[in-house]
Amino acid sequence: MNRPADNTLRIALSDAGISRRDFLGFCATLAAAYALPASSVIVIAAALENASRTSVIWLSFQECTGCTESLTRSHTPTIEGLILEQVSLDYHHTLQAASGEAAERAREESMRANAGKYLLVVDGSVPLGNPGYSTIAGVSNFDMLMETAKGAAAVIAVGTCAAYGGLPAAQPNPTGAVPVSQLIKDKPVINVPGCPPIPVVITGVLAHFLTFGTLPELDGRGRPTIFYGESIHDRCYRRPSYDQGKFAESFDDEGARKGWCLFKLGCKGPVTHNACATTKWNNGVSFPIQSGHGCLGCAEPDFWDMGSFYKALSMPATPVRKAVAGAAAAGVGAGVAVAFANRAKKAAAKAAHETVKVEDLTKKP
Ligand code: FSX
Repeated sequence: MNRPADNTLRIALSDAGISRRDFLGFCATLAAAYALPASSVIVIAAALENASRTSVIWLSFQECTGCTESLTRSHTPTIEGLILEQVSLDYHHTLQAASGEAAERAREESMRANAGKYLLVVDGSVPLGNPGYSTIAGVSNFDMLMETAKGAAAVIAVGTCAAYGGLPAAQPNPTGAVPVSQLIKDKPVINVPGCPPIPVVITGVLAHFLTFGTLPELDGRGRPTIFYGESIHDRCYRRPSYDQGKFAESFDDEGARKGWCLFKLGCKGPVTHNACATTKWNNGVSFPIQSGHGCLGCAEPDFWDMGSFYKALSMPATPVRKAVAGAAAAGVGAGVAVAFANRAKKAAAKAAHETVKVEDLTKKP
């Protein structure tokens, strides 16, 4: 899992057959996300290549392993994977070779040797309903989180489960699942939601720490604004057809074939903040909307309880004209019927539809 200390990322990239051009492309993506000028690409590249190793302890609680899969999804080396290797990943439930008592000793040793300096990454939610619902080495998720967080410099909650509760917390939340931020109050908690999160977003947060020695700026929901500052809708390539009132009405109609807006088919892009429309997936190949399916809203709190992935956020009585769409995007508009009720208030989850103001749904945290 760990490379020798004298083995730099520069050598690892070369060994993995990743070209300088591809690596600089990755750094350019980060520079754009960090809103830095093009001239900073070389600075980021140099900093990453020579970054000192940061100790990372990664705990997995109630989750599906999709977050780790996302990061290590490829069987060929990726820049994201190599960035992960650039840190000293001292303990990771899924990736570590050690098991049993040796694995637990590695966690304790890392906590002791790097006290106050290590990053704690958590994926999955924490069950409070009964500590015995989820245990590792006989230790409840709650106890392991609190014990490991004590000496961490910061905690990164990776995935919607860790950030907001996610699927385990979906109603009726049988395990009493809670997100990390509900339990850790005495140090920074950075939420990196998405079910799963985009690999480059996970590594982008780590790379920010390796490059600048700091964590990125966060929004009101604890997410890095560099990746979650805009909605999918803001940057969607189908946005012009939304503005023109051109909607696919079914997945196989003429509008769908022409690539029109998927809003009426349940796309949650207007209320979902993530970088899918810009960084895309699979090394920038595509993202769900580009594949003809609406956004599910997986990076938002309570997305499992929205009622239906295929229920439209609103059904305008008349085609959305540019001025109206512009007003909606700006957060100024009349009330609309929505199925994303939990976004506005939890208590409305049982109702499939509720009238709320557009600004409640589109405002940025
Ligand atoms: Fe949750 Fe992640 Fe979804 Fe799965 O670790 S965010 S269910 S992709 O695996 O926690």
